[in-house]
Parts: sequence; structure tokens; C-alpha cells
Amino acid sequence: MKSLFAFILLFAIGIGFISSSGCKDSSSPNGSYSSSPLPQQNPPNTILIKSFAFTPALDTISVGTTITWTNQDGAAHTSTSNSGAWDTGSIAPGASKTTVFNTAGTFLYHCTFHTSMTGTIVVK
Ligand SMILES: [Cu+2]
Repeated sequence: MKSLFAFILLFAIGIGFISSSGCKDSSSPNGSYSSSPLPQQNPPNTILIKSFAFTPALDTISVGTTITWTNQDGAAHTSTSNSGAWDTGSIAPGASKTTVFNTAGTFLYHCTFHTSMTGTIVVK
């Protein structure tokens, strides 16, 4: 599942690269074109749990976004809202869980097993 996702991401980046190259070739002679922002290492709707940390620790998403929590650690973790808005329960090493954010706001969360692990989701 994880490798499939990485494949799709790389594929999407590849398509973007090819199409932007094509645009550049066929654009006006002055060569002015807007460059696209650098791709992030992982999509903003996926939060990696790695080395006892949430990455990105601060994520800004749109209302209705589904966040996938992917645990790449050797230990189980949770994503638990400080206000009780959600609780994934234990996410085993290598496993993923999802949470849908349908309410705008700023949400702080933590791991119930390791309370020093914290993160923030901003839903706009
Ligand atoms: Cu944890």
C-alpha cells in the first residue's frame, strides 16, 4: 500500500515534469513561464509518524480533507485530538489510519503512548 502510494506520487510528479517541459517548448519565444512550486516530500494529506514525531507537525488542509496517518516507526502510536475531536486508537508499525476533517478550526493532537509527540492540524 505504501509503495503503491509512492509509485502514484512519483508517477504524478513525472507527468507534471513532462507536461511542464512540453509547455516550455511551445511557449512564447521570450520563454517566460511560471514555475510550479517544488513538490513536497509527502502529500499534505498524509502525515507520517516517524522517529517518534508527526511529519509535518503543522499541516494546513481544506474542510473535507481525509488525513492518512502512516506509522513508519517500530512502535505503535496514536493520533488523538486534545479536544476529543478524533482518536485513531493504536496504529501498529507499518499501518495507516484515516481521519476526515469536516470542521474548520485549529486542532492540537498528540500520541497517547508518547505524550511528547504532538502536532497541529489547521482546517480551513
Ligand atoms: Cu507514540
